[in-house]
Amino acid sequence: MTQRTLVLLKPDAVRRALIGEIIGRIERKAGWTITALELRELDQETLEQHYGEHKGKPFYEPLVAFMSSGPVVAMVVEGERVIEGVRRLAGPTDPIAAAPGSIRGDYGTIVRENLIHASDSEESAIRELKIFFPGIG
Ligand code: IDP
Repeated sequence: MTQRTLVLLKPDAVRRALIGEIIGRIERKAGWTITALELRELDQETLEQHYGEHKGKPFYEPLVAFMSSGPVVAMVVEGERVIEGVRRLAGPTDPIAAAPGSIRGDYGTIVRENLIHASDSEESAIRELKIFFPGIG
């Protein structure tokens, strides 16, 4: 089942020079392909669209501030069961709870600064890809 997912390497990953490491892990999964990749700063409107479901929660404002604190790497990754697969590579939201071997488990300690975003379902992937890569059909 070939799918497409949106991956964001968050500002902490860029600042800590971990993007090569994280991209390498994604690239090494057999048959997955990065079909778009861009280093960019995210504006408030984009973040509001992307994280709209969390608006009103206590972590929302600090999350948006963090996500606009520096550039992110936005990527489209295509391949076999890639939506579930990148979520598993990333590990759970809380990096301390994430297993060693996962990206968050290996490199993170802070819930907000957990290095990577990956779409959590086919529906989210379609919605998020439209926000970040509107040109991709
Ligand atoms: P996910 O990124 O693992 O899918 P979501 O629940 O969609 O997790 O939350 C989006 C992002 O918001 C998380 O990746 C994390 O950066 C931040 N976040 C979520 N819950 C908390 C929290 O309780 N405290 C601080 N930040 C949080």
